[in-house]
Amino acid sequence: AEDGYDLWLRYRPLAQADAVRPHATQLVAPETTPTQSATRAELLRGLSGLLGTDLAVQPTATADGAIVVGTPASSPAIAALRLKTKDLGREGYLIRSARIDGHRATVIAANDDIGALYGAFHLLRLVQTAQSLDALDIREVPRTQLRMLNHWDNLNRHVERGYAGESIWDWHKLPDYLSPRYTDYARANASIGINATVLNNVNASAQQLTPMYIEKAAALANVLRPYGIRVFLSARFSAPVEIGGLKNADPLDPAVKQWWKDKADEIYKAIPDFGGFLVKANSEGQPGPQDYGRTHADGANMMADAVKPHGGKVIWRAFVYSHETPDDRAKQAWNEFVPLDGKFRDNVMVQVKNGAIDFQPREPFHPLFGAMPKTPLMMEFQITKEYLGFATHLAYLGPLFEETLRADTQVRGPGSTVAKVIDGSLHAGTLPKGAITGMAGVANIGSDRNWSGSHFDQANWYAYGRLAWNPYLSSRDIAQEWARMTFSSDDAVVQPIVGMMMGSREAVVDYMTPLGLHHLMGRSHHYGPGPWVEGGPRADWTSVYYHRASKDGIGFDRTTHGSGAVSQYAPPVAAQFDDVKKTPEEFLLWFHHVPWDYTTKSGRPLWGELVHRYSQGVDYVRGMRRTWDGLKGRVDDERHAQVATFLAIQEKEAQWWRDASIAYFQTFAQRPLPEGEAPPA
Ligand code: GCW
Repeated sequence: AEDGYDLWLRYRPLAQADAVRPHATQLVAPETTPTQSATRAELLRGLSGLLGTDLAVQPTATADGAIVVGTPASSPAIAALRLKTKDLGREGYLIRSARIDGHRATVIAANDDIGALYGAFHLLRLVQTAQSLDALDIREVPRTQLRMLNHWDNLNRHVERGYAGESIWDWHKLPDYLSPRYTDYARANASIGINATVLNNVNASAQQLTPMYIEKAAALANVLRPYGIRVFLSARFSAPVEIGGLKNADPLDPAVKQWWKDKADEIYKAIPDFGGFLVKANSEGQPGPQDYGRTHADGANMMADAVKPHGGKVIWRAFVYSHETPDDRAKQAWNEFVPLDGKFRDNVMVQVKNGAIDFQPREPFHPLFGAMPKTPLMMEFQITKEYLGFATHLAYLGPLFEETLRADTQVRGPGSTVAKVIDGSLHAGTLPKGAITGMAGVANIGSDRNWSGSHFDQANWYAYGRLAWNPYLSSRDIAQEWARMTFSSDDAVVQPIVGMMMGSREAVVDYMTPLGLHHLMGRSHHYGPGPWVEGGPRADWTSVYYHRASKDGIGFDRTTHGSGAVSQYAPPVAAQFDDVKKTPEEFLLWFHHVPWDYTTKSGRPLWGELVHRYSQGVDYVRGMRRTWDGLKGRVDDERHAQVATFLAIQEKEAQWWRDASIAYFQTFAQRPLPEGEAPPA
């Protein structure tokens, strides 16, 4: 059934198979390690599916069209080619058209088995996307070291902010029953270069660190290992109290330090290549070092010392906000972390969300990027669409990721992009020796047959992985690739789909939170409009806190005359955001409180522009529906029908967002709707 289970690894018969068959007559690939077996199996599965032929598996190439895979150590044929594989590291690879014993061959060469597996997936992608296999000369090395998924999965299988069913980790049946789905998960991740996974929610249960659950995690680690994926766990800071029987979890208490050392030793006995701990501390009610008057660095370093002898890492989240009502929540992470720059152990990374508030449809880049030159910062993106319409709204996040990565922090002059912070190149001179680099994505994976809750949400997992491997890729190219692999290699199908995808996130921005508005979703569930939300336990858990609409205007003044958040950016960026005329319009109301009659770039007054954007967002969704209807018969009926239904839901809800938001803001603006604009239904 075309239920989406196969993700982008569908391997259905390829229309262009005739052109590829001469390049895939034989397979020369070793099979003495689990990773080598996985590589060989994937190539056989993929190529036989795509080309409808069975490749002969051979010890050496004996005819034209062999695919020869391996490392100098695993493959005599590769060793004989004397390719420069050393500088590929563990994970890089070459794909070359070559001659072996006088026969035309395609070579996938790496320094290590895992590089060869990545190369095999790359070759399959070339076939799936119907690219020529003549004269190949590809060299790939990942730009970041840790390319990680963060599962917000609880032990009872509820997934926090998950919209794709329950957790894929069936803790109850582990460690004995290993669902085949775990292997498919590993294949999908390896195909895009993801090499690390945090199994459990950052709002962590201490139970995760008990012997029973360590054993279960070890069983998963065994399945994922051949695919190059290392397991990490979220650790609850107060675990020494909750499961260790200690009186406190003070990071400077020797008994606490010893407890974490023992715990690390225990975990590494079960999982020798355990990656380390991810920690959410002193944020949203989670325990942390500040409970004992200590700093984030005290807490992170204590845990880092525990895993250090085993080569482990601690990833400490910068998504923090204090219990007291803040003057501007956007400023808090910077205030707490910048003074700690240089104070972390060399096996600590600080994980920073793309923006300073919380995974909104659009945020300016987080001011921490570039502001901690001595600390490896890891990017945290949210793949699951907590604030972008869950699984039914079609929103391709590639452009969101790309926009953040390309944003210019200017901390070392123009061109100091966030991508260069993430890959370590911007601060190569000041980071600790051997500093690690990486990216984390909050997974959108669950037990749904299609994994991600919708077919198009698979693209967000895919795009995340591709950008983690290379943060300089174009989101459009990634969409092309994905659409070809997922739907069709026919341009008449691919181009309309890519067109839909590329504007889809902007449409969500328009119909939910245009012009820099943010956090106007319904309280706590974050689905649907709620700009009117006020009251409750904290000012920053209301919407009115963020939009600040009044009779005189709308927007959050974060300039030097307001909260001063702009000053957390490097001076040229701060100056730009401080000036209403120079602030890019997409961030207008993020940084400024603007009168309703303010003239926007279109010439419309702010009120008219706001209404226009809301309507434009709805129109875009209507356009997507038309485009999709036009693809009926060209995409299998099963997937076509589900996408069509979801788009209908999206249109209805985009309209709901528009109408509700306009009606609400009109009570402040006290102006009529611009001519031609339909009144809220
Ligand atoms: O976006 C908020 C979510 C919480 C989440 C938190 C975080 C895991 O609403 O559900 O908790 O961010 O990132 O820690």
